[in-house]
Amino acid sequence: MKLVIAMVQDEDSEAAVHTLNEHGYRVTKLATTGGFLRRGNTTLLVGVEDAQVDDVLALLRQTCRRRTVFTTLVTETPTMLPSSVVEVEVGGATVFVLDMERLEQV
Ligand code: 2BA
Repeated sequence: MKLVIAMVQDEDSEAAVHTLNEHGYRVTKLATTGGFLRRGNTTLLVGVEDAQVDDVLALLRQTCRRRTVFTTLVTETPTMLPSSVVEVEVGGATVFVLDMERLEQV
């Protein structure tokens, strides 16, 4: 079995969870924060059979879009220059697939 951990944008999370549920996958949704942008995002945990991993990835591809976000870079060192606004591409989803030794519901 595998544990699929997917970091998705908040805007995509409802569609991703809904679609995964519709296809019979159980999902846990965690409210998380990206370390770079320091913005809220969503982490989905999905426990699946090995053979289902590709289907889960395909459903995430369908529901999670790539977006451009503007953020302000604040430098650590004092500077006379104003903080610069940078453009960052986020998403669709960052996915880790881990071997899962056991899944038990007790
Ligand atoms: P954040 O860490 O807030 O990153 C948001 C986006 O900023 C990233 O989008 C990427 O395009 C950019 N970014 C991140 N770190 C950067 C850096 N050091 N320099 C320049 N640009 C950088 P995504 O790659 O789509 O990642 C979206 C979110 O997924 C991340 O939010 C983070 O929460 C998670 N994530 C991505 N890769 C990860 C990893 N290797 N380990 C853990 N979490 C990860």
